[in-house]
Amino acid sequence: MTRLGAVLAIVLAIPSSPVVLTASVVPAATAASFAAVVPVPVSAVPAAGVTYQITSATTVYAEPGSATAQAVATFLATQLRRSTGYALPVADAPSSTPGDGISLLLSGAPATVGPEGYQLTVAANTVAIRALQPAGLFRGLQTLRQLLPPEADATTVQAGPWPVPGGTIVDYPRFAYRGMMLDVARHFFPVATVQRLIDQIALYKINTLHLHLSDDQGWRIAIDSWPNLAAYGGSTAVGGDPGGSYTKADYQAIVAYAAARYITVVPEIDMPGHTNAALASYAQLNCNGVAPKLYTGTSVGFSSLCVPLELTYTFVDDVIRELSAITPGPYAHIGGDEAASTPAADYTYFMNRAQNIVAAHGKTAIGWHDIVKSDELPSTVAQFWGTTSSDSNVAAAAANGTKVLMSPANLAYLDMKYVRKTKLGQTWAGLIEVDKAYSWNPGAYLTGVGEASVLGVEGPLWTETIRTAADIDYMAFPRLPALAELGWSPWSTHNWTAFAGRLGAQGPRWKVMGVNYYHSPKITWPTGS
Ligand code: TNX
Repeated sequence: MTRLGAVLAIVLAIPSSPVVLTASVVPAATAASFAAVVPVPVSAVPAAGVTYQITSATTVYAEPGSATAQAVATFLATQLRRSTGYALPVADAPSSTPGDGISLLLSGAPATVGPEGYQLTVAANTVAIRALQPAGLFRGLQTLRQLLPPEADATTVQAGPWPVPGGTIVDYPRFAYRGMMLDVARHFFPVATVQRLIDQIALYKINTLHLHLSDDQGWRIAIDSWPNLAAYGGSTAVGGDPGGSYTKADYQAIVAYAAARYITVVPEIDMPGHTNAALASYAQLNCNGVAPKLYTGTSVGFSSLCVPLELTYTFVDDVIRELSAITPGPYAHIGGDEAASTPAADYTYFMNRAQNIVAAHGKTAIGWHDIVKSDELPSTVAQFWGTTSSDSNVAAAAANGTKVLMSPANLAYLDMKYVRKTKLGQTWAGLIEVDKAYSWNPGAYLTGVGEASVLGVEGPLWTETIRTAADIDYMAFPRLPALAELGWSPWSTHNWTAFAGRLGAQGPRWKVMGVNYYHSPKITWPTGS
């Protein structure tokens, strides 16, 4: 259907609606295109001349009898009600054949889409997202969002119209784990800031949010059996900025908000190094029985839990037990990086015990790749954060079956400056412009760590220099979408020029969403975005 035809169709369908009549004379919101979706889908075939229009008569249908499909449908309707002003009722789909409207169905998707994939078909009268699992419906919805004009992501009513380009997409991820890490220890971020970030990353099919909950400068999660950790250890942040910590209810609110967007939270308690805040909170955790002062600087490698002390393991067990009880996801991250103050033999002994404590509480351990120096449990995931493309210890672990999460600091770190003059961030792993962030193959980057050994990718945002939600935006966008595409899209689609075009198309949407992104000169951003 042409745009004029579509507008006429709306007017004919609901002649009494003044809002729609107005829409027909207001300059159209820019239609998005199949060529603008990030991450690029596995397969996208546009149907020339076909457009679906969301109108005041549109219904959002969900798989009958599926509360989860209904919840995903409500998620879509809630957002679109805000921006379109339409009623957009949610109803059970009348049959497995979609009627007029947008249908979210748990039938009819090809088996190849797996647990997170989907098939999206856009015809003149219907949009159908079909998936095997609700997670696939949610991911498909993010593609649908990107096919709508950017104004669809506004929080206030916009003029429309609301065209969706016609065609068929079949799409599923390359890697199971596509994450971002937020360091809430160096600076503390309130629940609302974390939830805002969750909304932003969901749009790029990120499925994991790793929270770095403890470090030398602050302890950010309430632990009932060790209340001083949050009460005292959480009172500081880098540079004397305000501290803070999450109550268990706060943390659960973040977890639930993420879960509603099919994002798993991975909590990290970094140990045995990066523990000054804990050591300052409890004198008895220190080998000499003396609590150090709270710390607000940015050095690393000076603190260590007391490995020979049995109370250390009571502490670790209590913390992991309480945290695991409020974490529905499969993982607990136990850090293990930069333990420069822990003797090598102690490090191995400690990390072995810590991994077993994690297992005893029903979780799978993730550690920074330094953990491969200990005797790993076969299930433990090593998060690679090095700056070179070969690491013999990590390669040996991979050969033994260890899965590796790829976060090479010189490519995936979201706290590195883009260019020398970037005000925020650090430079120790180099400068990372968006083309560099896109320039590597996670499944073939690290010598001896092939595709089958790679669990996925994660972009860590350390926050020594990051203090506000706007700062988070600036460092994550546009690099996080680049990483998201490396994690989701088949390597055969990898093409900087094409990606740069797709990425530029996100600018107007970020503008509407209020994302304070870095206007990289490597990208042609549409005027006004
Ligand atoms: C290294 S990367 C760290 C963090 C810092 C970061 C700053 C890693 C596992 N440890 O403690 O925040 O550099 O870029």
